[in-house]
Amino acid sequence: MKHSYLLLFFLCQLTLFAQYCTNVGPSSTVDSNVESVILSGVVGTINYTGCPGVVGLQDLTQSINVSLNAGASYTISVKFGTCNGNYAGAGEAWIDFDQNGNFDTYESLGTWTGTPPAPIQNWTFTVPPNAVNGVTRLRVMHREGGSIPLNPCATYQWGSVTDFGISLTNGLDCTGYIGDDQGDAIVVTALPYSDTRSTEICYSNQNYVYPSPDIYYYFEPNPLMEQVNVSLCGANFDTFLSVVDMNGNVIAYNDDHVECAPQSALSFDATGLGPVHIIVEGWGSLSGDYTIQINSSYVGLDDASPDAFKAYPNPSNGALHLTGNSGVYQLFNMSGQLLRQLDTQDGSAFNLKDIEGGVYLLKNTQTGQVQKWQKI
Ligand SMILES: [Ca+2]
Ligand SMILES: [Ca+2]
Ligand SMILES: [Ca+2]
Ligand SMILES: [Ca+2]
Repeated sequence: MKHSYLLLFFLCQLTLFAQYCTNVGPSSTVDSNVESVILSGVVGTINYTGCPGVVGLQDLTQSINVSLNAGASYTISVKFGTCNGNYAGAGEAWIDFDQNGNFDTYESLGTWTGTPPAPIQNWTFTVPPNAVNGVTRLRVMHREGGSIPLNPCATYQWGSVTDFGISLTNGLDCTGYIGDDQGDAIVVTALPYSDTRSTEICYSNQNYVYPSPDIYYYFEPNPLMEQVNVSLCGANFDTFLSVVDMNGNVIAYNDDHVECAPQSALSFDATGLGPVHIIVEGWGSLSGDYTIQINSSYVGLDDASPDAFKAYPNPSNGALHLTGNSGVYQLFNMSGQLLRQLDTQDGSAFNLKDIEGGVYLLKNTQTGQVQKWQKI
């Protein structure tokens, strides 16, 4: 789908990691404030007492005192009160069950409106069975003058925001789901490359372009590559594809490719280009299954030129004769790894019987010409 205004965001920077909003909460320490939070888990208990008030976020995530099981129900007890005067307001709490860095609407544990002194709120909630195992966050917010639903990222004058560390167990084990962000990008080892995956579970949004979950690939073009082609055609959702260098500069992007819209495909010139991230995500908040395919054309690949060097027999069982140009030849595999240097100064016949069967690239280092040669 096309929404060109989003490109304004996109063209700025792409390199921000998912982070919790922490520039939140009250500018004043007086008046409305959470007075107590109690949450007993499968292991441990949060037993928090508020007041005196804190400006901004009170971050208690470093000491994790409670562990919750996915699929099980718990009751959190919150007293929305005050450190001074009594004023009307609203309260809410969330747990980031899917660990995407956001307190999503479905992650709200309960809401309150009223004027202190008010009875303790007991909210019973069920941890979703597909909550992600590991350490996540509980946020409890009280906003004087606020109305529900509260914005978990808001700043205001009176109230409180406290974050607690929560350990989730018995849920979705996302170890092995690599590629969620730049730090653990999936390495593209050799071209042509193909990888089938789903953005639906265990992947979260790190990318400015769309709030959809995104998956990162790390790709280092080799010196033989010219144009690199990347395709998500055939995905079962509306995709968006980007190529970004290590400094966050956008090299290429595509929303809907003419041949497979609303899926994406693109090409970029790899000549002189360093490593890049290739980022797969959905349009808007969409997610789904895809196969990414990456291939490349090669510099100087020119079998037909009349002045080209000759490599024969081709295909060959290992014997190789190089004629037509003198000098040093280089033998690369199709991922651009240099395997041999062949110097015709010592004769034009070579024995490559020890190389495994497959297609290779031979490059004359003087002319830059490259030809395919097949070992059988
Ligand atoms: Ca979340
Ligand atoms: Ca991601
Ligand atoms: Ca995204
Ligand atoms: Ca699209």
